[in-house]
Amino acid sequence: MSDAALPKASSPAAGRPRPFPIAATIATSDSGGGAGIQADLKTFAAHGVYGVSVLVACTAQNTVGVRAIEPLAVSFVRAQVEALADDLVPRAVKTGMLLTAEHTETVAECLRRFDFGPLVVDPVMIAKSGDRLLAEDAVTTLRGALLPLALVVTPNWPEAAVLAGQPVRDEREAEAAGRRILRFGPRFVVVKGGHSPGPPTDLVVHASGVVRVPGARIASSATHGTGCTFSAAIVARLARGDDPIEAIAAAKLYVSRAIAAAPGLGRGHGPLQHFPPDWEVWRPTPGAPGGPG
Ligand code: PXL
Repeated sequence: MSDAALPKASSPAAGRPRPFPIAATIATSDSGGGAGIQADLKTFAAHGVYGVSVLVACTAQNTVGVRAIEPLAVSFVRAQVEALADDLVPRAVKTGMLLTAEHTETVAECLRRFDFGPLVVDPVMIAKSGDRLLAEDAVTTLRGALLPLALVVTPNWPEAAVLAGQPVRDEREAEAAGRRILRFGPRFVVVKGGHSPGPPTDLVVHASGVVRVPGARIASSATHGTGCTFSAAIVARLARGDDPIEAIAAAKLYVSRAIAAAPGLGRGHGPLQHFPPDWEVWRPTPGAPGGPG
């Protein structure tokens, strides 16, 4: 690199320790706006983080169910990643609904090729409406190719059971499944407690122990996109420089508030309110890491 390419002391880039945080989502479009890419981008915006996206597929759906799914060509998935790598490199990234083994492998290959920062894998398998969002044979690829790259993976009880290959019927089994999933490579396994008959405590399983993140159960049918929103909030906070446990605990609180303020739309599992009342959008402080110089 010649000297001319280096920022000069007086250039606008000088003294700016890190650029404005960018977070990326690699996932699927939900025409109903409640889950997938749409939930992720709203969550990033609510956290004051600039969101970029790589679409893997599009769904035709509403709050009642998924009517059609159209995968994008894997070459086009790769082209979107390359475009970002060339100009808008994220500081943290998540994956959501990846649909097929081929798409999952392509995404893993892209994330091995480019450094998009810490990876949060939301192992999306089945929608609240019961529709299948990941092919059965893609589970092996997700486990073998994507989990080794992940900092955090966020399964609910049924997803943890599939990933671990053992039943999850209570909190003890949830923790055991979390420990098994840890062996596939992620540093933190968040086994979400939403399916527990008791309080919805999340278990954060990591190499040196388990952190329990308690939560209050909110009686609501507005639960479409909660998993997407949770993992996106973790990514937004990682992009802002939070440590993983802090990011996970804060993301859980955010989701609770977004459910409590849900706008009551649709006849099925309704969407969340990604900007709940009194929610303060984070703004980078001038001069601080991540803020404008
Ligand atoms: O919540 C999982 C999920 C992820 N991505 C898309 C979805 C859903 C659930 O419906 O539609 C696109």
